[in-house]
Amino acid sequence: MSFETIHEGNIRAYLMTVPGLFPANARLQVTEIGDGNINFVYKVWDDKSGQSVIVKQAKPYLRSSGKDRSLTTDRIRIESEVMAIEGSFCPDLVPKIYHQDMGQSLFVMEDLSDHEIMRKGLIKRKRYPLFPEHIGTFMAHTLYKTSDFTLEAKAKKAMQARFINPEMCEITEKLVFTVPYYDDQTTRYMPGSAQAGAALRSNEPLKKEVAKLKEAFLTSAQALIHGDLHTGSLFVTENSTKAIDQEFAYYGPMGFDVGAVIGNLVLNYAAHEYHSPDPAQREDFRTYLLETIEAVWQVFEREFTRLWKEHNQEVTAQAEGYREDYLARLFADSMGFGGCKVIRRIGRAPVEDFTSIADPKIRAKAERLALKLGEAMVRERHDFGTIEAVTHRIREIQAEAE
Ligand code: SR1
Ligand code: MG
Repeated sequence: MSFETIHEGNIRAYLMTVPGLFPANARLQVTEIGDGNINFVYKVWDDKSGQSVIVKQAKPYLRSSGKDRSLTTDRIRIESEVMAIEGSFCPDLVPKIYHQDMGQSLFVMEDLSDHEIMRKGLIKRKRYPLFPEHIGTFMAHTLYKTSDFTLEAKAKKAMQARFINPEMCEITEKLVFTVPYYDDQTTRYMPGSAQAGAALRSNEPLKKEVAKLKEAFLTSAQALIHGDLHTGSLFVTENSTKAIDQEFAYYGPMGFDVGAVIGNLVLNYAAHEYHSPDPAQREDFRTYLLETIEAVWQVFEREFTRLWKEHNQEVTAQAEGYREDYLARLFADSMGFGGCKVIRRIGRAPVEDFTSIADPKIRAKAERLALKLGEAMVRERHDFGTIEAVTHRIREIQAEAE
């Protein structure tokens, strides 16, 4: 069976042609569930057996911008292949893939309806005690095992070629590293944070540090990174974490993934200015977020170190002090990229933590705090040395902002 494009109307007939997916007498129902910027996502379930799947499809354009903004459908190949690679290292930490059809630019995966997008949960002050263990392990394994420390040099370069992903990288290059500092997007800030947003464009010390981080994003090919590991790309329950949305994956700097996780926890920290109106409750949840940030780094560092000690294939990596030096640089990169991720979500492409703030004055206050935290993470990344110094500094900046 072949369709020019799969859509809500013909998706059931298409899925019935996929061997082993649904029983022959299935009564399939379909609904579009995607609310992201990039792709179309459908949930399809069988009324009779109760079985369900998720279908993700890339159209040759960006969902949020419509047909005028063309975008390669190769992103769906990259997403499904990277999800499968990550699944080979961490089977419990990504959805299972049931079917891939690159002719139709789609793949079919496990339905995670019992999970919730982490960003939405954090807005409601939900806590995920196993999250640091899960995400720290996920990042250590996926980054270490696709790096030169694991792969033979030619095999690694073949992987780089397979996941070169220029169009998706270009979105990140512009939105994360360029737009906040060079485009006049003052109108996209709240009136109360527009001045702080506009000030980014004349903040030369910050721009210099962001330029160095962009250089690393453009040139460093340390590992196959997820490339968009924010809390909207994480499906969670109290006991489970699943990384989704790998369409931005490419060979890039490891710290970009670690920074995405930490930066998005920082964004949530700032947004609780509104989401936790009771000061004691706010303080309590912010403490939880800072403890989570610390634990994410600690688990990542522990697992990465263990993998290095047990599995390193690169002879030069045995040089005395090199591992400690590598991890110190990775730590500074992570804080720097994390800061960039915080700043980029204020103004253009804001996240729900902020768009769901109904009071413009409180939103502006939270935005100003986020911009300060982001700047400190970028500019002070080489001074912190420890994750506890980062969380201490976050506290300090928040207290000064009161
Ligand atoms: C136009 S796409 C905007 C953002 O959404 C995705 O989640 C990525 O973070 C991208 O930068
Ligand atoms: Mg996404």
